[in-house]
Amino acid sequence: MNADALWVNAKLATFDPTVNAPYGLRDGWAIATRGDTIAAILPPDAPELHSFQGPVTDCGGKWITPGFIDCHTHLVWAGSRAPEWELRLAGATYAEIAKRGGGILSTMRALRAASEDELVAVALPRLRALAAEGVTCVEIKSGYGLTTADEPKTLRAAKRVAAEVGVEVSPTLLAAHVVPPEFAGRADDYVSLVCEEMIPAAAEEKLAEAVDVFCESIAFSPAQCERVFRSAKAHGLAIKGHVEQLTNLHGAELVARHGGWSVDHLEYLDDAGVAALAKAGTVAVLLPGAFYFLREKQRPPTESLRAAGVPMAVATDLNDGTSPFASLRLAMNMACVFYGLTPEEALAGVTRNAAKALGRGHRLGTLEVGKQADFLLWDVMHPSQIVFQVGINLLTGRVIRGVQK
Ligand code: DI6
Ligand code: FE
Repeated sequence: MNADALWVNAKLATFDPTVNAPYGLRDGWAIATRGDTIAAILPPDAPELHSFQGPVTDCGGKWITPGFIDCHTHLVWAGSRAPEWELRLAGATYAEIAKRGGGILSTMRALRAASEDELVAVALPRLRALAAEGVTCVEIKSGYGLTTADEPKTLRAAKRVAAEVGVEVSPTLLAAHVVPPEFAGRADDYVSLVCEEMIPAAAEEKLAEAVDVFCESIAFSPAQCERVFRSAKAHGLAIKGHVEQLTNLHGAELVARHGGWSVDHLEYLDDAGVAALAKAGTVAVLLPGAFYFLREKQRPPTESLRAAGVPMAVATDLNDGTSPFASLRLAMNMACVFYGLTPEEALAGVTRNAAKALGRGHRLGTLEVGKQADFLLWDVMHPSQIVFQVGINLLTGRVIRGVQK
């Protein structure tokens, strides 16, 4: 067998859709790696296991899952919105605070004042916390700079933070997050700046893989978002959208029509939106941390999404305004308790479906021969325990690109 290393005697939660068992379980099987790739997945009685000469890790019957992917974060921010939370607890709403120039704009002011080095320093502990729970790939958005200098600054900081922590990153340009004060009353002019300068520059410098928008009554209209998508596609970038979070502007249908990677939030998604996602194969990204923290009442139509076969992912939405929780396990727990996902769906939502949401379904997200050897060793009796409990470290090992960390 042509392999470098072997992990034997494990319960493999493969999430391989062709394995017909809950969690894609291969009970007692082994993983062989070659370089950064899964070279073989072998049953306990495979003769290759006895003749192998290289390093062997005995997993003692414990569980292995694919590496976790947090496919929606805004983890590069500056300042603190804790005082704003105090106002919200006293009765102000998120939209009211945004209208008064707080919210995203208060983070914008702090981020513009910070240097790239300062951003790296404040973001590092956030990504380290995610990685400590098993995140091996993370999406990080800009969206608090909103200028031709501060958006690239954010994306450069995002790449540096990921490199420092040793986590793969999918950087996303979210310049169309909110209309900056310089463009008050001139949203279309700001959209022109995004389309004509920020997107071309991000593509040219390879600072982003995808372009995101906030399609919402307090942010950008569907027509403005569509202009952003056309520019993104013209520059070879993928698209995605924050849609149907606070109201229904039919943003999901728009993203689906443009072949987007994902639509995110979805509390106000309707049946036409679900059908459009199913047809396009766009991933529905659920962000229950924001639903919880904003005390939203309307939850996304997860039953309809499930029935229509739309792949559902789960992410932290880690940001200082609506979801300040650096825990993908907490997000999974909330997806089960608030949104009715099963623990198996929640785990598929941070592995197989999260990989799809980042255009990496061919390379990450399941334990399958030929995929990247990113996997996690867990001290649990059953994988539901990973979702069930929060705050106790259950991770005993991490393998990233074939190397045990
Ligand atoms: N929706 C959200 O929940 C985040 N962005 C968005 O478009 C919130 C960002 C923030 O409040 O800082
Ligand atoms: Fe978000």
